[in-house]
Amino acid sequence: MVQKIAPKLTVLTALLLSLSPAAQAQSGWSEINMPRGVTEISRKIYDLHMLGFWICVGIGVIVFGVMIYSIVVFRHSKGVVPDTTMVHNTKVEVIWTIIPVAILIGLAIPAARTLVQISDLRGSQLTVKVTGYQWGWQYEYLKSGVSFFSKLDAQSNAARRLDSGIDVNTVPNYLRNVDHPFVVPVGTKILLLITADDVIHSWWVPDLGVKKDAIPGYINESWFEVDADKPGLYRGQCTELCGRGHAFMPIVVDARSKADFASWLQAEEAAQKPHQPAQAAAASAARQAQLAAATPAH
Ligand SMILES: [Cu+2]
Repeated sequence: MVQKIAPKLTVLTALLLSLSPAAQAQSGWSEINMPRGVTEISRKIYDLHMLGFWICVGIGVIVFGVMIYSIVVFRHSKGVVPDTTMVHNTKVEVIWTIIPVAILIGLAIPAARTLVQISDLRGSQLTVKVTGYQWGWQYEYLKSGVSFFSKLDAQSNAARRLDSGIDVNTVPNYLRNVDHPFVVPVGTKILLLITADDVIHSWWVPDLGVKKDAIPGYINESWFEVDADKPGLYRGQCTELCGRGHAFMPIVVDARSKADFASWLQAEEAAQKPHQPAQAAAASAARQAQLAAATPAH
């Protein structure tokens, strides 16, 4: 008897161990499941997803368990005669209505709470306008005036071409790397104003728990705050089929410490500013000349 049960227990123990986070990371489970992410919101979304998943597993086990049990135990070959008299049972109907309603309410309450938190844009400390283009993203740091385009990195771009002769497996982060990552500070609530300039795109970074459509003529809002202790590179993609180059407009968010971000922003401001006064001066001089020409001489 013990010999019969022992292998079953081993299988059960292995199954339970495989559910531990460490084992999941090793087994590649995190490759097929959604990530826990690096923001409070992304973790809440993950927990909601797992809650829904385990409820579904429970329902599946109960429903299929009862079905298989009934098929095996009450089979025709055992001489079971079907009960054709039972057509209605109020008690059972009340039970199978109340239980699903209770499950749905149990799912809806935490989901609604998270949705409200996702839409709460108050108290943001940095605002960045994100514009989708065929094929790339523009990031504009509204207060400082710093802006740049972020496009597929040169290595991926060369390898993706037909007959390039490059083994894409040798390209690091193939199709998931950009020339200019979106630099942000950790521990800061960042407001995103998301739009597009040609067709509909969608800005999606799973680790941040942000997925928002970028629609021409509309400004969608979203926000994220990377955990203060989790600087790093977080990758995402355009997730709205936007045309031929849809696969070639990835997103890379470079979350840095607040000090690193401040010095990066300062350097960018210094690098981008000199052009602006020159342009402004040229425009102003041209306008002066225009006005002078238009003013009638006395
Ligand atoms: Cu796209």
